[in-house]
Amino acid sequence: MKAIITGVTGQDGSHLADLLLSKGYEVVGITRRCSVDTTQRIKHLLECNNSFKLIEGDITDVSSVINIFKDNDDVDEVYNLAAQSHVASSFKQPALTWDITGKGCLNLLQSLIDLDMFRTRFYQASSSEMFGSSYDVNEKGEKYQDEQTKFMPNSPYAISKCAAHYSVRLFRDAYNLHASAGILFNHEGPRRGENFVTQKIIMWIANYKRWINKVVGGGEKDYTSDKDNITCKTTSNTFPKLRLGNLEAHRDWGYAGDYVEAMWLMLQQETPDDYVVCTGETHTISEFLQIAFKKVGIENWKDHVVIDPQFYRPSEVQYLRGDCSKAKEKLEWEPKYDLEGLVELMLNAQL
Ligand code: NDP
Ligand code: GDR
Repeated sequence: MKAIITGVTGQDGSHLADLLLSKGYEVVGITRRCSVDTTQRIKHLLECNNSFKLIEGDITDVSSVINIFKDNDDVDEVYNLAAQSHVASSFKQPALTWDITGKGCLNLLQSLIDLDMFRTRFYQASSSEMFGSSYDVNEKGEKYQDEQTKFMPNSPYAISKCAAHYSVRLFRDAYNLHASAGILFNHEGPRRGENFVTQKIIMWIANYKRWINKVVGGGEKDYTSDKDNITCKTTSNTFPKLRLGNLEAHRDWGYAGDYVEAMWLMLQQETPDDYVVCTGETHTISEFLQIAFKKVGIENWKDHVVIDPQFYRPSEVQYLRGDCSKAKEKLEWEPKYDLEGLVELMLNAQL
C-alpha cells in the first residue's frame, strides 16, 4: 500500500507517517519549501526508513499538486492534513488561511478527478471548530456535538474547514470518490506546536521547574512575585509569568497518537463517510492548568499566570464536547488517553 500525506511535518502528519510505516505502507510526505528546517518531528524517519520519502510541494499551487499526483498515480490513499491550523492566526491572515485550509483541499480533490485517480481514497482533516457556537443537548441535559450537529463556524479557520468539508461531501456524492472527513476534536501530545495552549502551558511549567532548580536552588520559598515576573530573592534573577488569554473555554482534549488511528480506519471502510473523533470529556483551560501545575507539585497556579488581552480572539468557541458513538460503533475506535494521562505524557516529554 502507498499513501501520500500532506502536512507530514506537523503533529498529526508525523504520527500518521509512523502508523502507516508500521503497517508496511510506502509513505510519501509533502513539505513546502521553508528557509529553516521543519523536519524535526520526522527526523527519525528521514534518517533510517527506506519506505519513507519526503518531496517538496505546496497544496495552494495546483500545478504542484498535479505533478505530485502524476508522479505517484499508483497511490492508494491521500491524507490531507496540511493547513494553516492556528485559529487565532487565522484572524490575522484570513486570506492565506483560506488558500491553504479551504482551497488547498479543493485543489487536491479536483486534481484526483482531472487525473482519473478514482481508485485513490481521500481523507480530509475536518475540525470541531466547524461547530463554532453550535451544540445539541442530550436527555441528561448535557451539551455535545456529533455528526448531526449543525455547523456555525466563527473564525476564518473554521469557515475554511467548512468549505473543505463540504467539498469532500460533494466529491463523494458527485464523482463517487472514496472521500471521508474526520471531524476531530482537539488532540495534543509531545509533538504539539508550541503556540497551542496545552503545549504552551506544559513548556512554561518545564522551563519554570528548570529555573527553580538551577537559579533558586529548588527552594520555592526563595522567590517573590509581582504582576508580571517571579524573582529569586538572593540573585534577583527573574522568570516571566505565563501569559494566557481566555481560560474559561471548554475543550475536549485527546491524544494525537490515538486519533491518527481513526483517520486510517476511516479509509479502510467499504463506504466513505464523516466521523466525529473525540474523548467525550470536556475541561476548561483553568482545569488543564490545575491538573498540570498539580502534577509538578504547584497548588497555586493562579500566582504564576497573567491574563493578557493579546491572547483573546475576536470571536471564541466556548464549548466543545464531542460524542463519537458512530466512530466507536463503525470503526471500533476508542481513545486510550484521558486528560490526566495526556498531561502526564506531555509533561514527561518536557521534564
Ligand atoms: P500542524 O499545524 O502541526 O501541521 C500543519 C501542517 O500543514 C504542517 O506540516 C505544515 O507545514 C503544513 N502546511 C501548511 N501550509 C501548507 C501548504 N501550503 N502546503 C503544504 N503543507 C502545508 O497541525 P496538526 O498536525 O495539529 O493538524 C493536522 C490537521 O488536522 C490540520 O489540517 C488541522 O487543521 C487539523 N485538525 C487538527 C486538530 C488538532 O487538535 N491538532 C483538530 C482538528 C483538526 P510546515 O511544517 O511547513 O508549517
Ligand atoms: P484551538 O486550540 O483554537 O481549540 O484549535 P488552541 O490550543 O489554540 O486554543 C484552545 C483554547 O485556549 C484558549 N487560550 C489560548 N490559546 C492559545 N493558543 N494561546 C493562549 O495563550 C491561550 N489562552 C487561552 C483559546 O482562546 C481557546 O479557547 C485547535 C487547533 O489544533 C485547530 O487546528 C483544530 O482544528 C482545533 O484545535 C480543534
